[in-house]
Amino acid sequence: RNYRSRTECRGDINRLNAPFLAIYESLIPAEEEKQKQKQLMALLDKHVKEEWPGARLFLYGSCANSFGFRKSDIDVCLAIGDADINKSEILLKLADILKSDNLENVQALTRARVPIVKLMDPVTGISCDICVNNLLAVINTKLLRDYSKIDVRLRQLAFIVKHWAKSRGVNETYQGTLSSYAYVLMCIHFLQQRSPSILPCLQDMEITYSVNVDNVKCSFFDQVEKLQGFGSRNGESIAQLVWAFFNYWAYCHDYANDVISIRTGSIVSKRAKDWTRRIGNDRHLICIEDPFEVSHDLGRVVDKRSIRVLREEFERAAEIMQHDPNPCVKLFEPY
Ligand code: 3AT
Ligand code: MG
Repeated sequence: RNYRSRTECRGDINRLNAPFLAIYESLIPAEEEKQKQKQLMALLDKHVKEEWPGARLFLYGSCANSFGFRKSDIDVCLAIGDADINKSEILLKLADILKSDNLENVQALTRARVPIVKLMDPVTGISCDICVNNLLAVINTKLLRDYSKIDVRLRQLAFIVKHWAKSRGVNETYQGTLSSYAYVLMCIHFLQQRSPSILPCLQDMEITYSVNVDNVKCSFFDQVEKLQGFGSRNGESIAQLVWAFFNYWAYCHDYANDVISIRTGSIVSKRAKDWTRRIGNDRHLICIEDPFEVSHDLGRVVDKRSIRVLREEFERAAEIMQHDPNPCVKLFEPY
């Protein structure tokens, strides 16, 4: 589509595998962090059960979807069966309960887009955000985690992409760039599209897991142990994939017409979704369909200014991957 779109990458690309893998390894959380998370969860669970015996706590987001870096904060969802509860009341009550234990900086943020209680546990050193009844996030966390078990290259690619996005300042939804969740969806879609494909489309297979959450039916194939070796017909290395990922978003993606969709395992058209014009604040300048809330475009935070920033960053990354003598340094240079 674009004259700069390339089908062939530099000849020495595989020289970059070792340094990319070293970066990936250096970002993986240590096993002891998982233990500390469990310890904090047990403490929170004790308090919650005393007040609301039927409630449950779930970990979600990067601490549970396998795409989290070391020393990240954790995201927790308090599931209270009753749909008619007043979330603010619950959060204020929860904050009161937790303040009485020796947790630090306990704060209820009831007016946030996703209302939460924030806190820091001085014993484990972990900070945590607790939301109420955000069960779709718990289910999309499971979907991402299940995908990550199929082929290790997904976790490797997503770590490199997230690390790049954080280094370059394009992982800030409040500034109109994309969430980590959106970047992981982009990686899954990209690996579904390789030929031969490296990931299947779990929502297009036999249903082995199904739940209804907030009137959304979430069903997919989750016996991923059975998919071991799925991607082995494709021998692409991590360096080749990083190169191709940035080349795709810099020069190949059709921003005017296409929506990426891991739900279907392919591209759907903006026209089919009626995402062709701006409605309210949804401009649909880069379209990433949520796998369950299909009317939800993860690119909706992107505006006229930030789409330029994003596309320039994709192009910068693609050019570095093609020409730079030392991409593993240059790619992650602070902006
Ligand atoms: P970090 O490692 O903290 O950067 P993360 O995976 O925790 O990344 P986010 O902070 O972007 O990712 O989001 C936390 C979780 O909330 C991830 C996902 O399960 C859910 N989530 C985030 N944004 C959305 C969204 N727009 N729609 C649905 N679920 C979302
Ligand atoms: Mg997070």
